[in-house]
Amino acid sequence: MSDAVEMEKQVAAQAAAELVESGMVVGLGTGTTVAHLLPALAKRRLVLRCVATSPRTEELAGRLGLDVVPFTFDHLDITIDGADQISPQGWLVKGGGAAHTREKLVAVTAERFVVIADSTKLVPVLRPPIPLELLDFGLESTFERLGAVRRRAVPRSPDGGVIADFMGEVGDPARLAARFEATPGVVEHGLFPPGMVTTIFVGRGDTVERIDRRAPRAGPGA
Ligand code: A5P
Repeated sequence: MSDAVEMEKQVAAQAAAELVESGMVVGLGTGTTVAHLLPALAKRRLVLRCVATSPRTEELAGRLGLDVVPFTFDHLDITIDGADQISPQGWLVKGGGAAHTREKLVAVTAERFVVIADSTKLVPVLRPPIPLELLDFGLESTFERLGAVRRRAVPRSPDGGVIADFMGEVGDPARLAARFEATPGVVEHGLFPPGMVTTIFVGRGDTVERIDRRAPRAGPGA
């Protein structure tokens, strides 16, 4: 990874870390951009409870002194995570690190879902691979019905799912997402719709572009 890309991840992560306030319950994503977020957050010495989307994030966050707790919440104040691709319409592709099932759950639970990315993640049109998590039971049948899917040579997810990638044409992401959701055996897919995202911070050199996509969801009791 070039120094320029690392710098963009760093500035995007820093901007997102500044949105976090003491007392919040924070969802932490997974990946190399989140790896910049965790120290930026730890450095602020806020009183937080954090939910991690992968054992890697849990381990790193714990080492930095962040309080990582089990995901027993029906509401998170904010979730911050990276993305593999961001389309002009705000669709995301996630799961390059195989954590997309947990990431989606933590994203939809949050009042604000904030995406942090370097500028290489902005793409004119979404393209394969689209990450999938599949049930092991009946795997050959699921492969057959999905077509154009290849198993990824990585360990299963922490929840026992098989990680694979859809390699066919994406076309309309809403249609493809609906197809995955209608396919028995698909635990989760890596297409995240625009309505899920509150804000995107994109690193541009040493500055940050902020793209606001939707208002924060109402909190509990609102
Ligand atoms: C993890 O499964 C992914 O969804 C990551 O959030 C995504 O791949 C972005 O990762 P990087 O920050 O490493 O590019």
